Amino acid sequence: MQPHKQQALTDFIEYPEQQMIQRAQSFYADLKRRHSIRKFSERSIPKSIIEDCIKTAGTAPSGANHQPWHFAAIESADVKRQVRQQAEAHEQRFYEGSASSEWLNALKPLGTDAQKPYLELAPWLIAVFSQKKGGPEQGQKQQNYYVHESVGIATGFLLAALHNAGLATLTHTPKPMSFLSEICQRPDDERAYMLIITGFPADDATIPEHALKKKSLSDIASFL
Ligand code: IYR
Repeated sequence: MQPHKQQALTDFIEYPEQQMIQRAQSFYADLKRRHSIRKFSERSIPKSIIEDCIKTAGTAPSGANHQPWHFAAIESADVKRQVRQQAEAHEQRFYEGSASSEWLNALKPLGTDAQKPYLELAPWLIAVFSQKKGGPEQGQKQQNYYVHESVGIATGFLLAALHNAGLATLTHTPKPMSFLSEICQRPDDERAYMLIITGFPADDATIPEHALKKKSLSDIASFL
């Protein structure tokens, strides 16, 4: 058996109860201000901000701590153009036939369509990839575990980090998404998981009212 070395927990912070209540409320109020928007400004964003947000995502818990994710941060106008061109071609097929009418009806209140100019206009696209094979060290090819769960948590951390840094975000899941692997030159044992668009909102950015209707606490939680 390998020894499982342990270290003292030195960076946990215990807050006084009043402060805990206040922090829980203010974090809720802050995350509640994160909205998916579909009109982005072309204003640039320093790479170091994106790097730090990806580092935050990389702190997420994962199956056996294998960290089964890769984040391809795209700033190049040429690469963004390729992403837009391919995504729009797929979305065209989706909106014009491949999607079920139930799905298209569910999307109606969002007002989405096949046009995705933000894929070229936003300063950064972050393509998230999941890795079936890997390990705790870079370059390993062991089995990974709970890959979807792990990458989902890391993506959530990334969205929260980008929002915290003062950036707007949009999650985008073109269907199929495999073209991202080619454009980002990712290996065969990785799967495109999600595309995150980030930057400043355009001056005329809007939020669909539909997206503001959140279920109540009693809808989403039970206390036993
Ligand atoms: N990927 C398409 C369709 C789409 C699907 C869902 I589910 C959404 O919540 C929003 C859009 C698009 O981006 O238009």
